[in-house]
Amino acid sequence: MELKARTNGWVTRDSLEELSELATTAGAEVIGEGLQKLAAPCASTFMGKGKADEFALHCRRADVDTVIFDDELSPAQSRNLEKVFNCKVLDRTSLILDIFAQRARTREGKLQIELAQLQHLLPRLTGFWGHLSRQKGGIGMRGGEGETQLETDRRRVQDRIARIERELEVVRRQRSTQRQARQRNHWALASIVGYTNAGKSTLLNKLTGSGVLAEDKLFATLDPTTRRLRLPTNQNVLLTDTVGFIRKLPHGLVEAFKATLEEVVQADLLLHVVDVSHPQASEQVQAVGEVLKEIGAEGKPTLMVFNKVDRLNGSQASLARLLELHPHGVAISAATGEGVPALLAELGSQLRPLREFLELSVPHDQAGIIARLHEVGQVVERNYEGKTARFKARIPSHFHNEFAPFFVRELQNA
Ligand SMILES: Nc1nc2c(ncn2[C@@H]2O[C@H](COP(=O)(O)OP(=O)(O)OP(=O)(O)O)[C@@H](O)[C@H]2O)c(=O)[nH]1
Ligand SMILES: [Mg+2]
Repeated sequence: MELKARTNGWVTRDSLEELSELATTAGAEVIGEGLQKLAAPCASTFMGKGKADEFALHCRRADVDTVIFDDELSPAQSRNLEKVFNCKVLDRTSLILDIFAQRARTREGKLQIELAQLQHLLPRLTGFWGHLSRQKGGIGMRGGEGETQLETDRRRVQDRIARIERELEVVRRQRSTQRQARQRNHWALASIVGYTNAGKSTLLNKLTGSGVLAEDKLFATLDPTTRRLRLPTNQNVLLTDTVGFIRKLPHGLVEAFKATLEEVVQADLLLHVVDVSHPQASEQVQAVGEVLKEIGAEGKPTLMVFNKVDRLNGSQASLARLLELHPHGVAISAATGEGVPALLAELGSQLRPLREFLELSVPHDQAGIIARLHEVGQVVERNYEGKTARFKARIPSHFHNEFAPFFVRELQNA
C-alpha cells in the first residue's frame, strides 16, 4: 500500500504518519509513502501526471492493491486515479469510514456509520458501477447500465438515508428520555472528550472500575458508555466516555454521530483528555476544539486532563507549556493512577458552582432530614451544639425545596 499527501510544511508529515496509523488500524499493511508539493491540486488526478505515472510504476513493482490519499478526493479524481494505478484508491474520509464500519457494534452505531457511508457515496454515484458493487450494506450490483439504472440507485440510496434518519430520530428520543430520567437523580453530567487514543476509556475505567475496551488503536471506542462516579466530596457525577476525535474528521461523520455526540453537548462539564506524550499534543488539543465547535459544544466548562505523564521520561517541556495555557489542568497517568486524586479534587471544585452553598439549622430530632442532607449534599461544616444542628453545605439547586424550612442564609462559595 502506498500513501500520498499534499499540503505544506511539517504538518504534512505528521498527518501522513497518522494516515499510516489509520491504515494499520483498518487492517492494511503499509508498504510505502510519498509526498508531492503542488501549488494547487490537479483537477483530474489530484497529483501531477508525471508523479502519478512514477507512483503507478512503484505500485506495480511492490504489488500494491490500495493507494490512500490524505486529502479528500473528488469522485472524478478517485476514478481517474484508479485507472492510473490500476488498483483501489481511497481517501482519508473513506478510510475513517471503513474503520468505523469495522468497529460499529450497537444498532445505533451501525445505523450512524451506514448513514455516513451512504452520504459519502451519494455524490459518487455516477456511471461507475464498480463503486456500487464494492459497498457493504446490501446495495448490490444490478445488471444494465445507463441513466435509468443510475437514477434507480440514487433513489434507493436516498430512500435508505431517509429510513435511517427516521430510525436514528427514535434513538435520539430514547436517549433524551434516558437523560431526563438521569437528571431526575440530579447528578451532574460530565463527558470525556479528546483525540483518539488519548486514553479516555482508560481514564473512565480507572475512575469507575468499569471494563470499557481500551486499546492502542485509533477509534477503539465508538459507542458511548456512562458510569456513575462518586467523588470523595460525596458528589455524584455521571461520566460518559465516547468516540474520539481526529483531525479532518469527515463532516458527514460528525453529522451522522449526532445522537452519540449529544451526550457531549448536554454535559455540564467536559473532561478533555490529552496524550501529553504525543509529539503533536498541542495540535490535537486544537483539533478537538474544532470538532467541539462543529457539534455546538464550544465554550463549555472544560477540565483539561494531561494524560500519560508516565511516558514523559523527564521531557516535561510540552506539559509545562500546556499547563501554562491551562492553569487549572491536571497532569495524570490513567495507567498508573498518578495524579488521579488531584483530578478528583479539581472535578469536585469545578462542579461546585452547580450547587449553592447554604447554612441550615435542623432540629436534632429531624434525623431523616439530616441523613438526607448528607446523602444529596456536600456537608462542609457541622455543629451539633444547642437545640438545633447547624450545617454549612453545598446542595444542588433542585433539592432546595426539601430543605427550605431549615434555611438560615446563603453563603459565599469559597
Ligand atoms: N503509558 C500510558 N499509556 C496509557 C495511558 N492511558 C492510556 N494509555 C494507553 O493508550 C492506549 C489508548 O487508550 P484508550 O483508553 O483506548 O484511548 P481512547 O482515548 O479511549 O481511544 P479511542 O477510543 O480509540 O479514541 C491504550 O493502549 C492504553 O493502554 C497512560 O496514562 N499511560
Ligand atoms: Mg476509547
